Amino acid sequence: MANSRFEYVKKFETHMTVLPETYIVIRIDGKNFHEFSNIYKFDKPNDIRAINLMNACAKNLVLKYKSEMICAYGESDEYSFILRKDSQLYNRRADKLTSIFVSFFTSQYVFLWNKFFPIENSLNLKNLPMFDSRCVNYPNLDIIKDYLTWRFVDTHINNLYNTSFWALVLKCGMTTREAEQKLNGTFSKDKNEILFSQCNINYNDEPEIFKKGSLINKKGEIMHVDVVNQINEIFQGF
Ligand code: DGT
Ligand code: MG
Ligand code: MG
Ligand code: MG
Ligand code: MG
Repeated sequence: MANSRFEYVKKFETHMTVLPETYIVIRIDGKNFHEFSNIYKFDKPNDIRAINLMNACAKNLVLKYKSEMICAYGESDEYSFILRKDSQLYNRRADKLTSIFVSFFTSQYVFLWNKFFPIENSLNLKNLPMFDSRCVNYPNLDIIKDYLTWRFVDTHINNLYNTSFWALVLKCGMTTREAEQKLNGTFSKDKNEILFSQCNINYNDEPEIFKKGSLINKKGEIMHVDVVNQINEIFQGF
């Protein structure tokens, strides 16, 4: 097909490249996982099988691009992958980075599903998982640290809310509406107190993987730690 008179159409293609010498964050997020998690009967508020599956997919992605990768952080249906600022992966083309990362992740998710979920929960053609993907460029390490802290704080806030909400419903027999009203306007310490006094749950005793999310270093080691405390160690040399 070389040199046909139609080849000029290629000139219409534009390629967004991310700025040089800046950190690249690619974040993928499950499409409509509110519904997806209901269809496949995920445990509420946290399904350890689903979290382990997300982690397995992310780990494989980190290992595939380990020379480019600083770390990855995940919670719920999302994962952020942080690449070195000098990475030349796909010539730093944003469309290549977002599309290859999200398609790699999605095919892993489908392929590994049966390793984590029983046969009764097999994926069906009408309800296959989809993920979106975005690529964001951050100019310095301070902002990258704030980015990770933002996701980490989000994990904490969501998990404390969801743990309290589902404890009130599943353990204390409240309706979802009653639980919502009970938690309306409460601060973290109030939710801790409600969990303890009404549901006999000490939030501190909840599994670290739910409270902290999952951090993967460039070697592919998965940790459930206070990301904010771990940041300096992870970013040493980057
Ligand atoms: P989106 O991202 O705009 O397409 O919409 P969603 O529905 O994916 O919303 P998002 O990403 O803000 O929130 C993630 C949803 O996934 C949330 O409704 C809870 C659900 N989800 C994630 N992990 C679990 C889990 O382990 N157990 C259960 N029951 N639900 C989960
Ligand atoms: Mg969303
Ligand atoms: Mg989602
Ligand atoms: Mg999400
Ligand atoms: Mg090609």
